[in-house]
Amino acid sequence: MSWVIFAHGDCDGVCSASLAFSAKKEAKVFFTNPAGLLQDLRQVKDENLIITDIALTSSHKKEIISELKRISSKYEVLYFDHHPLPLGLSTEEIPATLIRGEDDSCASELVYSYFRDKLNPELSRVMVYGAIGDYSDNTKIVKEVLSEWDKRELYLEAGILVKVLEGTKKRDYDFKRNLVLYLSQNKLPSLNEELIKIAVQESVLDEQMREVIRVSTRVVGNVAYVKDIPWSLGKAATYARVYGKTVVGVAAEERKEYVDMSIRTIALDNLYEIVSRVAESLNGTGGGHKNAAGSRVQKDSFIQFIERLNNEVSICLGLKP
Ligand SMILES: [Mn+2]
Repeated sequence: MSWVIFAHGDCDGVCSASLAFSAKKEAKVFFTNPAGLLQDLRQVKDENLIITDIALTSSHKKEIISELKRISSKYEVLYFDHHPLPLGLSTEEIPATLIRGEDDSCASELVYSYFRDKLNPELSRVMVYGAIGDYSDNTKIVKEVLSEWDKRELYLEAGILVKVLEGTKKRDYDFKRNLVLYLSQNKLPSLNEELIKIAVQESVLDEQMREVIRVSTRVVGNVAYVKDIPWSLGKAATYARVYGKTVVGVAAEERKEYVDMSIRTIALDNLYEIVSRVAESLNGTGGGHKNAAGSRVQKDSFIQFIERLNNEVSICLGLKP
């Protein structure tokens, strides 16, 4: 029976997909995200399914669960994830084999642990790249694996991958599929001229874009934001926070009728809850981790999103909005 893999397009998503692909060689690989998961699940017909690194968000959770039920009634569904579940949803309600992270284990670590016996042992370093990409390289398993390598080499490879994936190729799914295949063949990012070229270009861009963020950042109370800056949303959100001198940074990008956002903080441990609440109050979607989140709202709601986010963050930290 054939397999299909749905993965997130960031470093952890690509590395976890590559490990899953190494265990299920003929699998087809697709990239998706929390907001697109439902649409993509509807396309799954007669196949087993692996989902990796895709958060379940509150909006459409009923429809997503019913799609998972439809597929898992006939086929295998393995769902690897380390994002907090939406409030009020328990693991028992999700009709799939759930492999969930504890203690900040990233998706790459979960997939690696699950398929370990089936994998070329050297692919352990692909797991480490994913973990570094998600700042999740401090777990017991990752530390164990790191001790079997010279970790300086692995950080170089991970750094190249992060640069490449945060670069201009964001929605180039064929490129990412090729990268999944390349990594599954136990080949190093540093030995691929195309990857090196993209990574270096991204470094040049990073240096320029930080200056653009410095002059474009707007501040609403305790939230700094930038919009439609042609750069990685995650990095833009981080530097908006830094240059706006706020506790939360947001980077937004208009896409058709929506605005997609990355949100970053170092001051909160429940950012995903706040973001998801604010997004839902505006009929959008949102979720993520304790200090990094993402959201999508209608483009007309963007400024309201920033204002409501500021209110919620300020209440949470006892600050003046
Ligand atoms: Mn992840």
